[in-house]
Amino acid sequence: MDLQQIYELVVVGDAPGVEELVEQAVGTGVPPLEIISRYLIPAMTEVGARFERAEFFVPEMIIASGAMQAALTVLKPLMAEGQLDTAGQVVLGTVQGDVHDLGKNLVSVMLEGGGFAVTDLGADVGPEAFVETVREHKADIVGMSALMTTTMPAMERTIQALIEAGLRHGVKILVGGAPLTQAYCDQIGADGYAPDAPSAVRKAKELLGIA
Ligand code: B1M
Repeated sequence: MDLQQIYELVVVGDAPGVEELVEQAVGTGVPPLEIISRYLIPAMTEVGARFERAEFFVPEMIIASGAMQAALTVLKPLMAEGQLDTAGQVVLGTVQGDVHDLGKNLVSVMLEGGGFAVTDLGADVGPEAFVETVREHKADIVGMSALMTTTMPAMERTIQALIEAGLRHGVKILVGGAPLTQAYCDQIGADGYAPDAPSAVRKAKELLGIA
């Protein structure tokens, strides 16, 4: 089969087609990680580039996102297979005001694949929701994603809320998302920054001393 078709169909937003091809690919033994890194992420990068060139608009981005999500729905159970959720408890979400959740979903899938128990709060998650869930799940790590320069400050507000709730000392804070940098991570007092989903798993383990 031509795996490049997965890339092509995500770009044009053919969710049923992507789902079928991804099922076929995993059926023939293609590793989920290879599908994600070689076809899905590059496809969304291309969608972003077309948006920037004004060749794509928000509706095209939405249908492409749906196709990417369809692929992740097939891959997620395979990534978590055989894992015992022993690495640690992670509370994960895209920060307040930001609905971009594809990268965060990838991070979630890969953390589970790396043995973490993930409570995924979804997108547009306010500081209070992070705080309540950290308290409830006795989280080891809070993972925050932001895709827009305008929503990055919500990370700092969330850290402040954790400090005010007396929970900051008990959790490590991991941040990521396209506009993030190590310098921003340091500036807001987070513990770790990861530029992509595989490195998020490595960084999470490093933060807990299990690397
Ligand atoms: Co939006 N959008 N979008 N968008 N969108 C961007 C982010 C943008 C850069 C496009 C552009 O203008 N060039 C721009 C932001 C500009 C800025 O910074 N201010 C933008 C804009 C402006 C908007 C709207 C305002 C558009 C509008 O309505 N006029 C609006 C905002 C809505 C809101 O949030 N309030 C909007 C809406 C949308 C859609 C809903 C249509 C859709 C999102 C669908 C969804 O997520 N369910 C969408 C999309 C798809 C994009 C682009 C094209 C692609 C994002 C994506 O999914 N990438 C994006 C342009 C781009 O990035 N080139 C764009 C693929 C994904 C796998 O990568 O998310 O980077 P990424 O995740 C990576 C790493 O960053 C990292 O690992 C992931 C995998 O390796 N990572 C972490 C992410 N989180 C991490 C957390 C970690 C560690 C690593 O630790 C916890």
